[in-house]
Order: sequence, then structure tokens, then C-alpha cells
Amino acid sequence: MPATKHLPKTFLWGFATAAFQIEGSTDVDGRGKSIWDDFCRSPGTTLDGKNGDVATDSYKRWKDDIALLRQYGAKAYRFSISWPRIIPLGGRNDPVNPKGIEFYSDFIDELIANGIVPFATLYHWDLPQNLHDRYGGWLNKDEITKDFVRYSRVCFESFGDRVKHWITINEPWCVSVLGYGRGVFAPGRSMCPAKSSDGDSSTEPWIVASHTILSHALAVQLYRNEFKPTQGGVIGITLNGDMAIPYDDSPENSSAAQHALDFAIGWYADPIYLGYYPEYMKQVLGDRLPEFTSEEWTVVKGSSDFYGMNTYTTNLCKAGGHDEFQGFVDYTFTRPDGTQLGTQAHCAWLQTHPTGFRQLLNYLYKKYKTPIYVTENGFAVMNETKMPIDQAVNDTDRIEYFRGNCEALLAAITEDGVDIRSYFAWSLLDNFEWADGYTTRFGVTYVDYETQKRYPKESGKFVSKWFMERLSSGKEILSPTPSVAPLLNGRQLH
Ligand code: GBH
Repeated sequence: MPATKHLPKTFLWGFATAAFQIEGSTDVDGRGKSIWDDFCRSPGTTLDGKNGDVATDSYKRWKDDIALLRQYGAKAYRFSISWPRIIPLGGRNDPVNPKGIEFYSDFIDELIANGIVPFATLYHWDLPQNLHDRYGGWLNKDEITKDFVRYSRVCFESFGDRVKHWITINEPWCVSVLGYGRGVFAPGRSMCPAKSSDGDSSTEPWIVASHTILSHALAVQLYRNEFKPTQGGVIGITLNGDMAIPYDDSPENSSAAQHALDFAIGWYADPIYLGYYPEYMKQVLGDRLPEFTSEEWTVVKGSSDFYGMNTYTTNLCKAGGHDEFQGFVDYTFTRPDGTQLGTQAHCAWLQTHPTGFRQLLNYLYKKYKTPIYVTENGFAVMNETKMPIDQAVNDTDRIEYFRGNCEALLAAITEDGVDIRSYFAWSLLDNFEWADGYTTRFGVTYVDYETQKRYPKESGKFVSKWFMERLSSGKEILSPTPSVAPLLNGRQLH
């Protein structure tokens, strides 16, 4: 029997969450409102009509969450900081809330005391409501860039002595397209009459995207200039993006797959890692794609120490679609012969396909030539929420999803030479799944929302065992040809 291949000793694995999806306690300790607070309260925005007022009650139960992480043996935890807890009104001249700082500070201390590396995201979609009301939030370049940088500064100052892994913005594609294009996420702007009476889906998403890129880049510039020299951490952006493969071998569908990648990933990654927009986007959008000034380009290009990768699935791509946000490409999971690509999840957009996961890791590494941190990857079992708890925790489909993707991850490292430094399963807990409310469960831990009791699912135990087995012994195989010098000058973080 061949010896089990091992992960590099410094590899970080664990689970991820986001503030608004788990914290609840939206009106305590001076927290200001976020754009999600009222958005999810208005009729028709969430599938079950529920909101984030309680969620998994993690603002109160945070010690239990950390105990759970410890029980799983996680080496790292990816969480997000709530901007309106830190600066309730959001702006650069608005007061900082000491209670907000204290909460995350204690949280980080407790993680470290438990041997868990904190991986902090500054923005996971919970913009202070006041900034939206005051000046249009992400639509206002001059204001939002400055306010985001100031918020980032407060976080670096308060937590950077202990947090050495920073993510600026989570999935700016979702912020733009879902928040300002389709209008299904806060702030719910769209030209779709069912969703919103104001907004302009043909321009706003592209504008918002350029402002998120710039805000990210300016926060990174600040970190590198003023904090990195003494604090020594790494900072980058996390992008969502799924592998795209041609539906068949026709030339138009081959280009369709590349077009899908350009619109989903290249939109952000090409500017940030390569310093230009994808040609195809320029062609399609013309002057609706906002240009950066040459000064801005120097800040944007190279503004991420790593590629933060959130990925869930793989799409078969057909040319001739009608959705501009997908680059006029249609997605399907049904192959030409009628078979399915993988196992269907509870969400229509998600099927298993480990081969695609490995292909995407290779595609990104080859194209952007930067170390990859997998910051989210996960699966929602079909109809899990209708099951009794003892059945829900036996989540075979989720185990198979993680087994397939973890093996693919290992192969990408040990066989393909991709420099991958972390894997975070989404999510530590079932939680508030945005527009799905609580109907879709992504957790490796079941949450009974009546009692807030947590029940580890088999998949949580599986992920934990899988990583422990591949990290425990000294026989690790380092990634063969790391083409990028190790970050942090080889300094171990714990
Ligand atoms: C992540 O986004 C989020 O970071 C996380 O907060 C969330 O809980 C998790 O996924 C699970 O959903 O059918 O056109 O609406 C994942 C990226 C991009 C996946 C948008 C779903 C919807 C496609 N998402 N996509 S559509």
C-alpha cells in the first residue's frame, strides 16, 4: 500500500463563518445597523421570511464556538469582523465603538489560547447602513474608499498584533452582482421590477466592482506601508469563482468556458494580479467598464499577497446565454449524454465535482502565479432542514463532497505542484444563508435553532480526521516546486 501523502506542516485547515450569518445580537453593545439588518426584514427577501437578529447566537456563544473548533482540532478559523460593531456609523470621522473592539479582541485571544490561528475578513457584506444612507455606500468612490481604509486601519491597530492573516473583502462579485445587479442581496438595488424600484443593473455593478477593488487595494497599501513591517502578516482578497468547462468540444463552447471564467474571476483577479481587465469584458461592456487612472492601477496591480479562493462547484458552459453577469454564457450540470456532473445539493447552483476543483486550483495558480488560500468550500445536503437531527448529522453527501475535494486538493499540492496554504470548510455551523434564510444548511455542525444546541455532523468529524491524518506525522511531502518565496520569511505562526 502506498504511504499516505502528507500536507506541508505549515498548512492551515479549519472552518469558516461570517459575522452577519452567525452573530445575531444586532442591537447590543453599541452596534450600528448594517445593510442586511433591514433588508432581510423586508418581505420577499429571504425564503423563509427570517432575519439575522439571532442567527446562531454566536455573539453570545462565542466561547462555545471556539470550544467546538478545538473539539474538531482545527488549526485555523476564518471569521469576519462586523464593521458596524467597530464603527457604528461607519465613516472615517465617526467614533470607534470600544465594545466592538473588545469583543473581537477577546475572541482573538481565546482562539490563540486554544492554539487556533485567526484568519480575519474585514468585509463580508455587512456595510454600515449609515454609509448607504449617507452617500450611497459602495457607489460613492471618494467616500467609500476612505471610509474602508479607515475602518481597516482601526482593525490593523487593534488586532494586527495577533492577526497575521487578513482578507480585505469577501467575494466582491456577490457584492456587485447580487447587491446591485440582481438585487437579491442587500442593498437590493436592481432594474428587476420585482426586486427594486431603483438601481441600474447595467452600470452599477461594474461601478461598485471597481470601488471594491480600489478599496481593497488601498487597505492593502496601508497595511504594507504602516503595519506589515512590524506586524509581519499577509493580506489579500477572497474571490468566489467556480470551474467552468465547455459543454462539448465545439469551439464556441470552449470559448464560452473561458468567457465564464473572465466574468466570474478575471473581472477582479486580472486587475489585481495582472494589472488589466479581461479583453472579453472590455469588448462586452465597452465604456460601462470603469477604467482606473494610471495612479490607481499602480495601487491595484499586485495588491494581494495571495489568492483567496472560495469555490463550490463546476459549471458546464454553453455559448449564447442571455445573462450579462455570466458573460452571456449558460450554465448547466447536465452533460450532452443526459448524465449529471455530480451529486445535486440543496441549492440549484451546486453539484459535487472534485475534478473541477483540482482544475480550478491549477488554472488559478498557472494564471496568477501566487500562493492560494482556499478560504471557503462546502456543500448543502438536499432537504437537510426537513430531516430529524439524527438523520441530518449523517450527512453522507457532504462527506463525499469533502472527501473528493480534499483528495483533489492533496493531489494538486503533491502531484501538480500548486502552492496551496489553507483549506477552510464552509461552514463551522449551519447559519443564516442570506437570501435562503435558514432553509439551506451548509454547516459541518447542525444547529437546532429552537435551542441553539450544536450537534457535530459526520462531515465535521470526517474533515477533522482527514486533515489530522495528513498533518500529524513528520513524513510530509512539501509542494515540489514552490515558485514563490515563502511568505513571512519562513516564520511559523504557531
Ligand atoms: C459563499 O458564496 C459566501 O461567501 C457565504 O457567505 C455563503 O454562505 C456560502 O457561499 C454558501 O452559499 O444561482 O445565480 O444565484 C458562494 C458564492 C456566488 C454561490 C453566487 C452561489 C449564486 C448563483 N456564491 N452563487 S445564482
